[in-house]
Amino acid sequence: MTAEILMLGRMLPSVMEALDAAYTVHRLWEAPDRAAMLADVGPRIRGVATDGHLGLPGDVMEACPGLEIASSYGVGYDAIDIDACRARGIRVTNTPDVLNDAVAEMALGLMLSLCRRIPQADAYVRAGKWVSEGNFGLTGELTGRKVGILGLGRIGKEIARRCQAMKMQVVYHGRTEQVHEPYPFYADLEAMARDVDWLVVIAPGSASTKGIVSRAVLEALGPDGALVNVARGSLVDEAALVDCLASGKIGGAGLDVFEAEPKVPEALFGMDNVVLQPHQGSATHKTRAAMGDLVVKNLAAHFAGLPLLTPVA
Ligand code: A2R
Repeated sequence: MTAEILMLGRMLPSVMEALDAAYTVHRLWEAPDRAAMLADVGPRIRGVATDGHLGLPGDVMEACPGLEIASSYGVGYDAIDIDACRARGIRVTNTPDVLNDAVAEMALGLMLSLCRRIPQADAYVRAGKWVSEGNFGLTGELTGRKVGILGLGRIGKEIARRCQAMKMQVVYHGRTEQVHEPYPFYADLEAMARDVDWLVVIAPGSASTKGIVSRAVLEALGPDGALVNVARGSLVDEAALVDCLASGKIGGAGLDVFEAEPKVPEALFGMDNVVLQPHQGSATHKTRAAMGDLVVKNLAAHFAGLPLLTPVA
């Protein structure tokens, strides 16, 4: 019998087609009455297709006592209560590795945009100011600068390689030293922030990383330092960040993620020393297709009784 699965939000057409072909798919976001749909189909649901933002909400878990697997689109699974899933025997998969390059590109893109003032210079040309006012003016440069990576994991290592290509010095902070990596390790994040020009955040959202980039860390980064966050908004004390940017306590920020997406603190909109992105880190055609493929393949492996490709629980 075809397994019944619940899709929590719209997914790539290729993913929806593949899942429709293999399962009876119930589209929760299309339900006029969410609770009614959950009450109706919940008892028959064996799989959930979700993403890093939607996670696995409590009402879905409660309504689906026979749930066996949640296949999530995205590497971060902070929106899924992994302990609760383990307790209920629900397997969880994510989509690691296939997005490393895209997210690393975004980190470097934000760094280059911020330091070379590419958005402002683009606007300058479009406004005809190159003709009316002359040359744009001088900017900073990445070459020779020191970058501290918070989270030298799969993506962090790709960012490190790209920073080396920019002739930057790379150091990192994590909970444990990785002795086989060539970069100097800082056990203390604040000490690292004090020593670097750039702080790039790429550790997972979790209870242990919440607010880890605190006011003290930002102040240690200092007026000549800049923050880049391509991880999760929860890692940064956003109110302190806005305050430090406004008062010049840090030099600038390149932000792809925010605490309450898609809401972005409006105070940032008028600031010249920030570059903003609407969580686009992995949002390329190639990477999203590969992520979607993993969502489909993890579900297929589960229902075929095969080992999961990328399990987190
Ligand atoms: O702490 P370590 O040595 O296990 O290093 C991990 C680091 N990390 C932390 N660093 C400092 N304080 C913490 N409480 C903490 N927790 C974890 O983050 C590791 O080097 C890195 C995470 O690497 P991966 O697990 O390989 O994750 P990946 O694929 O690089 O993605 C990172 C995050 C995702 O969770 C999404 O939220 C975001 O990037 O797109």
